[in-house]
Formats: sequence, C-alpha cells, structure tokens
Amino acid sequence: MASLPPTPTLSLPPAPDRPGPRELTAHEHAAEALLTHDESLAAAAAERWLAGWDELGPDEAQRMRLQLVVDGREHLAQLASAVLTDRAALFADYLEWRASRYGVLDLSPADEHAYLEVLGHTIEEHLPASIVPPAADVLERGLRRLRHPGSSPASFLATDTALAHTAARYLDALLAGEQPEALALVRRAVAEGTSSRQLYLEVFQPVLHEVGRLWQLGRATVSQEHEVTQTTQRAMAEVAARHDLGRSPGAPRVVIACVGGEQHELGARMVHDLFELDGWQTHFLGADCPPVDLADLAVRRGADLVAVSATRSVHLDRVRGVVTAVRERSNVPILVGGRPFNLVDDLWRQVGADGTAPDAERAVEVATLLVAQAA
Ligand code: B12
Repeated sequence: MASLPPTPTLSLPPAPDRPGPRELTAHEHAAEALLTHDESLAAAAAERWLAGWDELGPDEAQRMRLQLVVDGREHLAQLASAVLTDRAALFADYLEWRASRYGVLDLSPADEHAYLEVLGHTIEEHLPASIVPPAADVLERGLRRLRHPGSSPASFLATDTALAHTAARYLDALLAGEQPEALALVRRAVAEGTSSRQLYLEVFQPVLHEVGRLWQLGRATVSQEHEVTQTTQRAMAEVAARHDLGRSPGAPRVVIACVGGEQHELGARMVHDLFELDGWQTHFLGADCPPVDLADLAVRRGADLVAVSATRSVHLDRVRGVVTAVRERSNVPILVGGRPFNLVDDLWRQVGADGTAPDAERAVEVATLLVAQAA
C-alpha cells in the first residue's frame, strides 16, 4: 500500500527547566503521526478488516466500513493521548470502558480485539519504523488488559457520608422525572445549614458520576443523563447564589476554563464555585476554550493562577497547548484536573503543569500552596 505523507510539526511546551524550542521525543512524534493520519489509517484498517468478510452485501459492507472508520479514529485518538503522555494506563482505561459497553454497542469482545490487532498491523505497515514502537507498545499493553477486563464499574453513590441518603433520593427523583422533588431536597438541605462544599461533593458530584455510569451500562438514557445534568446545573446555581461575594482587593485571582473541544464543564464550575467560596477573585470561562484566548485573558485579568479542566483523555494534547500558551505569556502557576488526571497520578507533570487535585475542595488547597510558593 502507498505510504502516507510526512507529518507536520506540533507545537509543544518547552521542558519546564529548559525554556525555548526542543526536540520532539519518540512518543511525541508517534502521537503526532497517529493524529495526523487518523483518517487514512482508520480507512486502511477498515478495508483490511472487510477483506475477510466476502459474504457481506455492498450495503452492509458500507455500513460496517463507516462504523469501523468512526471506531478506528476514536481508537487512534485515544491511543495518541496515551502515547503522547507515555501512559499506557489511559488507553487500557479506554478499552475497559469500551468493554463495559459491548452489550450497549452490540459489539463482541472477539471482534473488538481482532479489529484492534488489524489497526496495529495497519500502523506498522503505514507509519515510519521509528514511530511504530511507542504506539505498538501502548496498543499491546491495552490489548493485554482487554484479555482480562475488570468487572463492571461499581456505583459512585456512597453509603457512609452524611448526605448519602439525600444523594440517592435526589438521583431517584430525577431518573423518575421528578425535578421539583429533587430541587426541594437540595433546598431543604440548604435550609438545614448544609454547606455548599458538602452538597457539591456528597450529592452533585457522585450523582453525576453515577448517572454517567448508568448511561455507560445502558441503564439510563441520554435524555435522563441530560435531565440530571441540567437540573444539577440549576441546583448548583441556586446554591452558589448564596455565596458571599465580598472580596478583599488583595485576594488571589484565578481563571478557570475547560480546554478546546471539552464539553464537560460542571466539574470546572464546581472548582470555580469553591474558589469563589474561599474568597478568591474568579473568572470562569466554561467549556471549549481556545488556548491562546484563554492565555491572553489570564494575562489581561492579572491572574495569579490558571486552572484547566479536561474530562476526555483525547483532549490531553490541548491541555499541553494551553500550558504552552500560558507559559509563553507569563509565569503564573497552572493547575490541571479532571478525569484523566484522577486516573494517572503524575499525568499533570507530563502535560507540563504545576499541580493537580482530585476534586474541587482539594483544588483550592493545592492552588493556595502554588500561589504562596510563586509569591
Ligand atoms: C454530564 C456529562 C456529559 C454532558 C456534559 C454537559 C456539561 N454541560 O458539562 C454532555 C452530554 C455534553 C456529555 C458529552 C459526552 N460525554 Co459525558 N458525561 C457526563 C457525566 C454524566 C457527568 C460529568 C460531570 O459533570 N461530572 C461531575 C463532576 C463534578 O466531576 P468531574 O468532572 O470529575 O470534576 C471533578 C474532578 O475531576 C475535579 N476537576 C475537574 N476539573 C478540574 C480542573 C482542575 C484544575 C482541578 C484541580 C480539578 C478538576 O474537580 C471536579 C469537582 O470535584 C460524565 C460521568 C462522569 N463520570 O463524570 C460523563 C462522561 C464523562 N462522558 C462520557 C462520554 C463518553 C461522553 C461523550 C464522548 C459521549 C458521546 N457523545 O458519545 C461526549 C463527549 C463530549 C465532549 N466533546 O466533551 C464518558 C467518558 C468516558 C471515558 N472513558 O472517557 C463519561 C465518564 C460517562 C461514562 N461513565 O461513560 N457528557
């Protein structure tokens, strides 16, 4: 088969202790090649796969081809993120997540495994030999995990927190379409003196994680997830409206945003609200922020800290993009967080940030330390 065109260069953050441009590592080259050629690699893998299915009619073959290309591109984007950060666990997590959805997606483990192997062979055949080893290594480690997938994810609803019962009732009410009842539970908790922190971390966060798990396993619909999300946004706004916004002029200032393409913004909003509650001067930009705009705004607002959120592992290269853009303009500390950073301990270092935290409460604690260190 024809070889693919050469890969363009990525702009990457300078190594933290060595400012200025630097050579790309083998992992960075490999990730770049996977992302640049995702479409042609996925198309070539789909043809290779379909070659083994002579009995398919043209319509069915076309339907399968389209699905294989969509799946192949997602596999490659996930693989590239794991290769870029040299963290195979990210790809293994993605494959386990896929495995938990086989029933929902009408996929068989044998077909998924075989297709990933075909994708691996296609990478070997089409990409330069120097690029193949990091990709092949991460792919192989992911496949090994797929041969022994973990059990289904367990419920995120705790049984041992003060608000465990409220969280369970709040979710049940929303899944049943009883929004007023769910909001009444929150209002009652507020009236009884429950703090925002507690409501956020013991009700809203686990409920959102849980509805995601239910969707993942095919036990909740997309519409149910949307209803839980929308109502929770409203509940959070009600709770946050009670925060005292009297700021001392010397209070530290933070800009908080999700990276480009990232639609998951409630986690970042929670981080924002707890910064606000802690007396910080805050600027919340929400979902999908272009890196240069974000970095420019941080400078314009005189931020003491930039907090960057990413939920999807495929957005890790964009987190690096934000880090690059901020570092080019200022020395403010950069805190990163979100799902992938909670999966892999030192991922924040790999994207060039100054720290991470597993949740909104800890985010404020770590940020306070970083700002004190920078002063
Ligand atoms: C709501 C939701 C959506 C909504 C988001 C709406 C919105 N306005 O935010 C919509 C419908 C848009 C959506 C879309 C998708 N979603 Co979604 N979504 C969710 C859900 C159910 C809740 C997200 C949430 O609000 N969590 C609650 C917050 C509080 O938790 P958190 O994000 O972890 O944040 C905390 C910490 O991580 C940390 N933190 C977060 N940011 C930061 C930043 C800093 C600096 C620090 C220090 C800390 C920090 O503090 C936060 C608060 O304590 C999750 C389930 C889950 N496990 O989260 C799935 C989930 C994230 N989605 C998922 C998927 C697959 C998707 C889609 C790809 C679905 C699709 N289209 O096929 C798209 C992708 C969209 C995109 N391009 O971004 C998967 C991801 C799986 C994976 N392995 O990556 C999940 C996990 C569902 C699941 N269990 O399968 N989704």
